[in-house]
This record gives sequence, C-alpha cells and structure tokens, in this order.
Amino acid sequence: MSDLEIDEETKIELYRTMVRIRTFENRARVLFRDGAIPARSGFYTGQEAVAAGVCAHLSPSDQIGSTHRALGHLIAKGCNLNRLMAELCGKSSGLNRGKAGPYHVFDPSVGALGANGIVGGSVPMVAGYALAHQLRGDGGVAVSFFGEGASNQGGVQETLNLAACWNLPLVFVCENSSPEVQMMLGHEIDYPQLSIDRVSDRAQAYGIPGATHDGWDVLEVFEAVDESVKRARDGGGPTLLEFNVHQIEGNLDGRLKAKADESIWCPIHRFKEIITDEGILTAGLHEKIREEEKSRVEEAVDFARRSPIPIPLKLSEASSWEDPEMTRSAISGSSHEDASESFNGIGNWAPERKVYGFLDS
Ligand SMILES: Cc1ncc(C[n+]2csc(CCOP(=O)(O)OP(=O)(O)O)c2C)c(N)n1
Repeated sequence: MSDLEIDEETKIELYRTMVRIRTFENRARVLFRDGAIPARSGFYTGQEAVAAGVCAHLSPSDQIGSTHRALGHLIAKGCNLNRLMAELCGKSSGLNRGKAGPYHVFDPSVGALGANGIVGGSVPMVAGYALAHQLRGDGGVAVSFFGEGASNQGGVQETLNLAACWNLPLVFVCENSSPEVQMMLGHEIDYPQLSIDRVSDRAQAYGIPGATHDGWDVLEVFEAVDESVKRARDGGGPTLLEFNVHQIEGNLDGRLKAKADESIWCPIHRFKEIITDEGILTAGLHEKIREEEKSRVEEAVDFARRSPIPIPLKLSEASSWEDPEMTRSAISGSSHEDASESFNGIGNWAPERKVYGFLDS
C-alpha cells in the first residue's frame, strides 16, 4: 500500500457519499414495499465503501460499468438523484424516461454506463470505453464493477485477457460477497462457487497486478484504487482489485432485520467511529450530513411522485427499436392499456420490508 495522505475534506466526502447511498436505498425499499417502484432491484447495502472509495477517484469523463446492485455505483458517480428516483418509479422524467428501471438505468452524462441485469454483462462493454480512452489518449479510465459470481463468466475472463494484452486503462473491481467470505465473517456457507480463495489470484494468469482488500474499510478502498487508477491513467494498464464485502441486505427477500454484530462490517458504522475518534466528525456535523442527505432524497421522491408516467405510444416513438407494434407488445405483453398499467406504479408483488442500517446507532 502507498503512504497516501487522505485529508479531512476527502474523508467527510467519502462519509457523505456512503450516507447518501444508504439513505437513498432505504427510501427506495419503502417505495418498493408500497408498490411505487414497480420493478425488482438488487440492493447495495453494506457495500457502500467500495462505490464511494472507487468513484472518488473518477471524473464524469471516466466511465463505470455496473451490476444488478447498481444504485450505489450510480449515486457515487454523481447521478442526479431526482431523475434516478424517477427512473426507478418508471416515470417519464427518469434518467431513461422510465424505460430502464432499476436493472438497466444508466446516465452517460456522468459516465455511469448503468446497471446490468445480466451477470457479468457490463464487463466487456466497459473495456470498449477503456479502449476509446486509449485511442484518444485523453488520460481517461474505465472501471468495471462485478461480483465474484460474475467473475466466473467467460466474458469477464476474456475481458481480463484482452485488457491485459492491449494494456487498457481499465480497473476491474470485484465485490466479493461469496459464501467463502461470509464464512470468514462467521456465517455458514451453503455452496462453493470459486475454486480459489481470492478472485484477485486470477490476475496472475493474465500478467496484471491484483490484490484483495477489506471492502468495508473505505480508506483501504480509496488507497488501493488510487494506485490502480493512477497506473491506468499513466499507461500502466489494467489491475484486478477484489474487495471483500458483507451484504447487509442484498436480496429482495432478504432478512428483515440486520443482526447486531453486522455493524462490524457496516462500512458506514465503522467509518463513523474512526472519523469521530479523529475529531473530524462531530455529532453536529453527522446530524447535518444526515439531514441534508435525507432532504435530498425526499426531494427526489417528491420529484418522482409529481412526474407523469410515460405515454405508451410515446414509448415506441421515442425508442430506437424499429417496430413500434413489437415494442408495445414486448413492453405490455398485450394492449396499450396494459402497458400503461405496468408503468403506473401499482405493483403488488413487493414483500413487506423494513428499513435499517446503523446510521443512527
Ligand atoms: C447471465 C446471468 N446468469 C444468471 C443470472 C441470475 N442471477 C442474478 S444475480 C445472480 C448472482 C450473481 O452473483 P455475483 O456476481 O457474485 O453478485 P452478487 O449478487 O453476489 O452481488 C445470478 C446468478 C443473471 N441475472 N444473469
């Protein structure tokens, strides 16, 4: 590790970003429960340190490619919260006019290539952006987020190989929440999915640097990514970084209540203690950040609520798909009225959910 000095302002920004992600997701959970978000989504709760620590090194002209747990990545990359929330709610003011939803939302204006419902699907695409930076010689980098499950996909391994062969300015970020990591954290494992202990060991096979870090320590993430991004910008090629993470509530039908001992791996809880001890975060500043982020998220909810749903006919007109009739039936499964119904926010599948997250503890 480098001897990187991280100043107070950066630490507070990292903290704020994590709080923003947690606040947004907790609010989104309530909207899912109430049926206002008529779609499925993975959650990023417990992994915030990775998105915050990575994206702090990137500018809007750098790209990230994401997973089915994209909200944290998108928020850390600077997506407009109003339009992000509107997108989740299927509203026409959403980032993608309400057509992408939680699994495919994207915002190229901030370099967020978006969520991806296909496990490992975004990884090869991100390499294309890295190649574009290399060809332009503009010093830009691309970052590819993926899970340890995705790391076994052929496309991910091919991209690692190609990125290494072409020396692309690409940082691979594997967020490992595997059963093996969960076992290390004291939980039981149910099935093996990796033949190795560390995904980063695979870097060796491609002749690129690789390392594994605690993904619940935002400073460790920040420091590790600093080196890799600098190397990529300076023409030093790709890196495979692995961050072990504990998903506090990753799944749709996940546990309703976080276990008390999970606060150990809650990146926000941990970092709050550290910067409080350092005298950087006072109770007043913590409260201010919480209130500001809560009101930003509430503003996003209001914006989404006030926004209209897309008009079904416009869905096909505004689309680049060629056959409007096919588009309509693909979206609705049947008639225009059904399509309108499917976007009106009255889903009834959402299970009862509770909101939690150590922010107030
Ligand atoms: C190509 C493909 N296969 C299977 C699925 C179903 N699926 C959704 S999430 C998931 C697990 C992915 O694991 P990982 O990449 O480790 O991410 P995590 O959920 O742990 O964050 C699977 C198999 C999918 N969406 N896409």
